[in-house]
Amino acid sequence: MHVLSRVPSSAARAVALETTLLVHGVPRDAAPELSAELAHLVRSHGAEPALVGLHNGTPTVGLNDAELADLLHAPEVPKANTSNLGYLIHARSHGATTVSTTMELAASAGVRTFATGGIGGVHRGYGTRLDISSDLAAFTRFPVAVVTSGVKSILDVESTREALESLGVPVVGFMTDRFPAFYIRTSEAGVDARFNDIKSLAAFVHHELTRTGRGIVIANPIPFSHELEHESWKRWLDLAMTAPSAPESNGRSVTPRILSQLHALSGGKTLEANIALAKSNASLAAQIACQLDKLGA
Ligand code: PSU
Ligand code: MN
Repeated sequence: MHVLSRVPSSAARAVALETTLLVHGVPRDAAPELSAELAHLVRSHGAEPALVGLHNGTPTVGLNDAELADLLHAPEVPKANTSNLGYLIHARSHGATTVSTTMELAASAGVRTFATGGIGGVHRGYGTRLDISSDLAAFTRFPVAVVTSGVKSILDVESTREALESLGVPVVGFMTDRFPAFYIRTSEAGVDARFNDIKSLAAFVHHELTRTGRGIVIANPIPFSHELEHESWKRWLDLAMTAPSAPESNGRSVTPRILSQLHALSGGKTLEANIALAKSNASLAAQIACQLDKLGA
C-alpha cells in the first residue's frame, strides 16, 4: 500500500493521532481546536504528532491543517476500518481512520506510538446482534502501542477485556491495575501488568513490539478531575441506550450516534471528559515516544 508519510526521520518520536475521534467523536466545530491542542501537547513533550486519515483516497500519516479542514467540511466522511479502507482508497474518497486503520497506516510508516480516546470493542447485546469493533483484531496484526482510556463504557467493558485476552493482546495499565471504562477510571476487569513509570513502560513496549510484531493496549484512566460521577453517568447511558435509534443506525454509525446523544444528554459533560482523556493520552503517548527514541527503537 502506498502511504503518504510526513513523519520525521526518527519515526520513534512520532505519535499517531486518529481522524475518527475528530470527525465523528466530537461536534465538528470542536474538532479543529481539539486537533491543535493534541498536536501542541505532543510537541510540548518533544515528540511529533502525525494525524492519520484518508484524503482524496491517499492514506496519509501526518495530515496537514488544510487536509483536515477538507475532511471537516466534506458533507460526509466515511469511517474507515480495516474492512472498507481498501475500497475507500479505490474510490478516491476521504476517510476518517478508526483505531484499526490508524494502527495499520501508522505501522506502515514505522510509527509505533498512537494516542486515542477509547478503543472500540464488544457492544452490549451481542447475544442478539454481534457487533465487535475491528479495532480488537487490529492489535493482532499491527505493531503499534495504543494509549487509550480503555473502552467506552457504552460498550460491554468486561466482555471487551475478555475478547482482548482471547485474541492474546497484551493489556498493560499505566498507574492502574484496572481496565478503565473511558468516562470512569475503573471496571470489573483487570490488566496483564501495571507500570508506574514511563521509562520501564517504554522499555517493555520496545521489547514487546520487536518480539511479536503485534500491538499493545496501554490503559491510561481518565484524569481524576474529569471522571464522571457514576450515578449521573448511569442515568445518561440508560437514556442514550433506550432512545429510539435512527433507522440507519447500525454498523459503523452506532458509536458516533450514542456518543453524540450522550454529549447532548449530559449538557456537554461527556464531551469535556472525552477531550480531557484524549489530551491526557496524547501526553503519555508523547512521553513514551521520546523514550522509544532514546532506546533507539
Ligand atoms: N474514541 C473516542 N471517540 C471516538 C472513537 C474513539 O474518544 O469516536 C472511535 C475510534 O476511532 C474507534 C471507533 O476506533 O470509535 C470504534 O468504532 P466501531 O465501534 O464502529 O469500531
Ligand atoms: Mn461496530
